[in-house]
Amino acid sequence: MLDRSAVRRELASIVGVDHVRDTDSAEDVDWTGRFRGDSTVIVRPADVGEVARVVRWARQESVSIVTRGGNTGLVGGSIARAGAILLSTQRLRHLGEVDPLARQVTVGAGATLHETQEHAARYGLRYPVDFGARGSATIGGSIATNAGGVNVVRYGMTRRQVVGVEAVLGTGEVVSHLGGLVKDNTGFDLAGLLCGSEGTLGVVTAARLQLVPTNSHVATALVSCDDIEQAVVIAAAVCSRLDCVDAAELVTRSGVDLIEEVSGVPSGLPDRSAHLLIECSSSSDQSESLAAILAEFQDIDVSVAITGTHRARLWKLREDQTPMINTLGAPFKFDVTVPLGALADFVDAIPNVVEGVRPGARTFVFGHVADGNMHVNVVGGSGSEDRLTEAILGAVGARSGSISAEHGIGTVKRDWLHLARSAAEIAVMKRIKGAFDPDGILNSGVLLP
Ligand code: 2HG
Ligand code: ZN
Repeated sequence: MLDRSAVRRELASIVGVDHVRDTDSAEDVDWTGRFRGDSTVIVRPADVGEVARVVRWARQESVSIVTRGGNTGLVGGSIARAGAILLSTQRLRHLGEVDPLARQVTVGAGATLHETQEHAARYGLRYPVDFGARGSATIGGSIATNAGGVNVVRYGMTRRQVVGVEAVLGTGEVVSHLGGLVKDNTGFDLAGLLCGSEGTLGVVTAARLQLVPTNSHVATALVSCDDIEQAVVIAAAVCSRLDCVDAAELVTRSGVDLIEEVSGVPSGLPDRSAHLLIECSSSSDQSESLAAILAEFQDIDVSVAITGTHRARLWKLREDQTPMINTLGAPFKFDVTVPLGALADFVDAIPNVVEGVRPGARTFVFGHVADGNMHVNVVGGSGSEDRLTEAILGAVGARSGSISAEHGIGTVKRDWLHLARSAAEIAVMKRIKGAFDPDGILNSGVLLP
């Protein structure tokens, strides 16, 4: 086994001395502060050729690699353990020319979501995968986790926007399919397989992305009401009658109270149990159509954003949920989907479920109400993590939901994968892993039990 200085020396011969160093402790912890690793070095290759050489070297030396994008994942998937090396995609951030005919672009895995969105906007187009961590989360990481976000209701998960991928497999082989043909029915969809593989099959180095039109008119409304069921029904009604709904997001009273508590500033929102943020975009103004649908509902408060500042204020309420919860301490996070018919019952039940196994904890539930993906965050209290996980995932299972909607399995849900996937599915996933990464050097311990 090589010592750390030998590892550094050998990697430096591939990427140059300036791009390999010992990991510092801040890099060995995830964004929430909950998962800690003990990696040795961090290496930053400049291009796919260097990535391939690093992977081949690691395979030959039996060194594990964990790929690191923006480190904004929430399930411990980008933490390197047991002396693995961190392979950062930070230098793979080129932004290619946008093809205006196909409305596509090829970008490096290390480009952030925000950089990609801004780049598309310069060509009058939009990259529609979007979520609060856009400033740090990378294209490669969002592909590896098949990230969701706030626009899934309209544009689907990341996989839907990925037309092609370039990646280095665990064998050190490079697969590159960046031609951008939407219709290309020539066998297995390797890009689709790499989406959601959580770094276990290959290191994504670049991607061909589908862009969408930028709609000139955006209508945003905040609907406040007294029960979650009504918020679900209103979101569904708007989605059924308007074909331009980009987002429908739920924030509950406890989330608003937390923001007021942490910021010390009143939110100015009506004191109601549920707040539903709906955004539509189109080439013509849809605010009247949206208002007409909302007017059919009794006993709701509606606030329609008429300026960009107002819109940003409404979104801040939603996007502040994660950082505000983090100010209370490292949360336990559950990212689940339940069928829409069971969503209100689930949201109403979950605080008591938590109290039963972790007395004294604070529970926050918010999320993407149009697709049933709720984020349950639990902070403080006492009681075992396993019992908490069993109780929450049990409540999800009892309602025929999924244990991971968009954040993936990582290390934290790995032992619960059997709740979502059959033994045959897990077995075939392991065989696929074996084909891509025969020596198991990539993100070992992530996703697969
Ligand atoms: C979101 O929807 C993210 O804001 C993060 O998926 C959710 O912090 C969370 O639990
Ligand atoms: Zn989310």
